[in-house]
Amino acid sequence: MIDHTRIANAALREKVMSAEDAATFITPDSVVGMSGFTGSGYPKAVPQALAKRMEAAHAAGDPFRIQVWTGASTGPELDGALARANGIELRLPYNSDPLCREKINRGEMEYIDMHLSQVAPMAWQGFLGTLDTAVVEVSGIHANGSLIPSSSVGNNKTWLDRASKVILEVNSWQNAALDGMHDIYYGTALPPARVPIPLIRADDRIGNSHFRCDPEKIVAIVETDSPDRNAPFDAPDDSARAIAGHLLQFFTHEVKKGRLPETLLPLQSGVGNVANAVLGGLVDGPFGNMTAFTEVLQDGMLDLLECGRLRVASATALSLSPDAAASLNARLAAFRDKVILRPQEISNHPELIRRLGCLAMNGLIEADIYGNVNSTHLMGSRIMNGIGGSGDFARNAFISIFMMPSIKKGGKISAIVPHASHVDHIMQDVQVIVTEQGLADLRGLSPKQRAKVIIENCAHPLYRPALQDYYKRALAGSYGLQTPTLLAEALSWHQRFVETGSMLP
Ligand code: 0RQ
Repeated sequence: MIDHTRIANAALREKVMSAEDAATFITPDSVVGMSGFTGSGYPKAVPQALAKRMEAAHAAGDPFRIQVWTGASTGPELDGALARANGIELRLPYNSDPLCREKINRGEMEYIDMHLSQVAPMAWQGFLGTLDTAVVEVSGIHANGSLIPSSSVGNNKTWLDRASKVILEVNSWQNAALDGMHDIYYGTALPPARVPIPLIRADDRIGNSHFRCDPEKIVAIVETDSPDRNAPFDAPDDSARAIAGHLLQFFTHEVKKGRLPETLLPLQSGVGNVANAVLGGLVDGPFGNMTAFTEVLQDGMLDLLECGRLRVASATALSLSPDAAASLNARLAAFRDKVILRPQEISNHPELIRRLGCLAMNGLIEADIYGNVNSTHLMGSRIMNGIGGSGDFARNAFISIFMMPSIKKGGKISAIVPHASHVDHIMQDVQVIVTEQGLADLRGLSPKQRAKVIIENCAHPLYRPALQDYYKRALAGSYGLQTPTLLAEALSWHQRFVETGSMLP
């Protein structure tokens, strides 16, 4: 039910209208910055009304497409609806909507896949163009006009500052107890005016709880009562549990060696089922009083907070399954001091990740025998989601870990390949690779030493002999022996998959 008291500012109450009316402020070819990060805090009503206008325009033979900028992925009411209406000309910086993915891969939608920490600075630098309209979900408006953020912060501060027109969705479904959970830092600047960000611990608060926005720019406010739509996580399978086991053993070893404290270092965990399962593994592990400095707070992180192993989590968004979202919503006040949501340029800031010494744990699509990692492209050319924050964290982490099952699609794909078909993370940014087969600690190893450890510890037995054979022949026939490569054969596994549906000979 819509809670009309969520808008406590009398002048702004006057701007309440229907989603259909609000959508008329968005015109063809405009650039629209929408809220939303990994399925949370995205506008739900205006994009659907806009999609209807686009469909009507297209039916009348008039083009109606826009550019859509967001924090990260959103939900079917935004990306799905606009893609179905064939209304997105260009999308950035991260997407996981299946329909958008299909259109991008068919060449019907331009996609700029960006480091998430760089979106706001690049918008300020002007490289992305001029932002016409911001459509931002908030959970309420205070009497003084300040905006209470929703279940994600993402790039909202930047959209609200940069757009010439602002449309707000005030969503009563979002818990009123979100008020006070956010930390919106207003101190960023472009060089040479840039100053150090004064955050030295994961739980430091350095900003305001609310967004400010010039009320003159707010052209429409729409009241909604709609849930965030996240997909449920798969229950961890044997492979995910084995990966979690190897990683726990590794952390235990590092603590014993004195290289990590018993509380570990601030955790970052990426998206996906494997990352979520690893966090589940930490619930039963020996570490306590941990912190997280990450971008999304997913189910596994919530379990860690709940059982007390995790003291505090800093992120830019909640990314919970429907059950976990309902459960958190029911007890949000109890988590108020344990969760801090920040703009993504802060949650993912290289300066802070390096300073805090984060332990970065991200999924991957494939790694080559030297440890170059592809997180984004299937067979080198077809986008899956995007680099997201994995690059922000991988390059700057204290330990950069990538993990995945060693085979996909019932064994037709090996996650360890002779040569990565696309590289998001160069080998210098990849320190540990884990599969259900084992863990490769690559720190301090040369490319040839890395190849041996990766093939022996991480490759699946189905593919290990072929990798050993490739590597042996590369040692004999490569142009140079720093990083032995057989140029004519390096991508032959991918070519075979494209031709036959399997990497297996
Ligand atoms: O597809 O569902 O059609 O079978 O990719 O793979 O194994 O379920 O793994 O959910 O952990 O996702 C890299 C995509 C892994 C994710 C990736 C297919 C596979 C399946 C998913 P199906 P899994 P996960 C912070 C950090 C980049 C962004 C990032 C990701 C689907 O982790 O997007 O790290 N990372 N951000 O079958 C063909 C391969 C494949 C493959 C996987 N080699 N070939 N298909 N798949 N490997 C968060 C943010 O930045 C917001």
